[in-house]
Amino acid sequence: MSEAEFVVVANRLPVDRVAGPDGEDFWRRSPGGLVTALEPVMHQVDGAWVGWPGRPDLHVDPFDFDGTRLVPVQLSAEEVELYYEGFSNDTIWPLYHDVIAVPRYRRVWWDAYVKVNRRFAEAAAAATAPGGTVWVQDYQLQLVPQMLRELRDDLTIGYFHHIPFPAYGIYAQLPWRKQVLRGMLGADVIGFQRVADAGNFARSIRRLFHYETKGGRIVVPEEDGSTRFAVAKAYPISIDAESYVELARKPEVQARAREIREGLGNPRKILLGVDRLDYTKGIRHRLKAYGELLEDQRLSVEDTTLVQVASPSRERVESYVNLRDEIELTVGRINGDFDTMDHTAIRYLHQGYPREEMVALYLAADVMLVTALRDGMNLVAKEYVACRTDNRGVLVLSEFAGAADELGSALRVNPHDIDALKDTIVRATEMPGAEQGRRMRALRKKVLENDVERWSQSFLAALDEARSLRAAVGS
Ligand code: GDG
Repeated sequence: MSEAEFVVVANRLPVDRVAGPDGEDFWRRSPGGLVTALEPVMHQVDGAWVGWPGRPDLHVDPFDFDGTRLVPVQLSAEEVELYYEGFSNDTIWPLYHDVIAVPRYRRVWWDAYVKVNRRFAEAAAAATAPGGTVWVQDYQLQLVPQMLRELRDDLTIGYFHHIPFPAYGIYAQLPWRKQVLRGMLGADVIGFQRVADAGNFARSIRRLFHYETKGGRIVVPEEDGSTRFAVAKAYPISIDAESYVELARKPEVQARAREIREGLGNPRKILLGVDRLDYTKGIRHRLKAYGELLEDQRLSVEDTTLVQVASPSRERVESYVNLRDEIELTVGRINGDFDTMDHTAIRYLHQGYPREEMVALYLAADVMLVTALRDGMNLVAKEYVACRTDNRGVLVLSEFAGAADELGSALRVNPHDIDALKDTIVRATEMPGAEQGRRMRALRKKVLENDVERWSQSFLAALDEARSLRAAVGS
């Protein structure tokens, strides 16, 4: 197998195996933002991507797709259950989102996590050329940086953490807290969404290892008595803003937005929520506030409709099954109480949509509701802003989403404070056009300037710096 100079390691490969019309399966590029972000980098250098192909027990040899070498890591059905659904999504995910749901600590899940992380590290070690660079993505693979360093000390290693990193008082619950930190510390550059996440990480390092940390630099003692530096800093992720602008400018997408409004009975205001169906996204708080506003008659169904897209997610994890039941019960109750023959309170859609349809929805929405209880960044907020080329629309944004650090001109809200959330929703529906314009222009400037290309470039620049430093120290 040929070796690549630049290797991305992520839980998933950037392609999906889909069934063709003739019964033959084929690979299709998955629509994720990370794929778009890294595409130019992958094409500039000789790049490879290591990841799971998305189906249990599927054995596939490395293959080329769209000019990138893809290296599949095989997982059994049991490993998917223990490593992915169990440790990643039922231990780490709830713990790192401030225990909104109760994390479950199971030793068999941890064992599978270690085993699978090792498999990813071995695949990356085999795929990377001498002196190459590896960029590991996200919480499913926290142990890979250190495992990889042990296999290949000639590599420059980066790790980006897409979700929050919790305060020490919460992190300390994790029975394997030291092993996980050691795993991440194997990287030369450890990237987080917010400055606060990087701070929490550094604090945990100090508390558990007493290493010196200063200005985002951590001094890591090695077994042979030498020391090395690891950088832990915020690199807030973004979207490919220009591609959203282009879609938003398409006449057919704009026509579709008008059609959506008409289909809803041309209400004065359309409110929109777009989330994976996840307990971190604050969908229940949003529904509670909206239901009470109808109850209080501060809003009416003749005037307002809430469109809630809740795309299916992690449907085999129990807390997600319960969440879906709860949300659907609430939506049913609110609609039952307030719908008329001609108007609906909530148009609830438990489906995934093509990107064009999402953009049409963003254009149709007067108010975008992002009420996450905890969120690494929240790309939906940035997508809404990018699409509003008309400088209209209001973004209501939870202060607990990473995006709140950059998007100061949104209407920021604490979603736990239902009264404040209600007042903010009313304020958003009543905001004069001039204020909408002023705020939206400021938001758009941020999102268009700090796009995903800038994100990947700044992270890769930090990795380059780390490489030079290593060379200087090593020589
Ligand atoms: C994690 C972190 C961080 C959703 N439904 C549909 C659809 N989507 C797209 C959205 C957006 C993406 O999925 C969701 O991204 P978010 O950032 O909102 O949230 P997570 O999935 O939780 O992502 C998060 C992110 O990683 C990146 O680092 O921001 O904090 O939790 O792009 O548009 N897209 C389409 N149809 C749908 O029905 N096409």
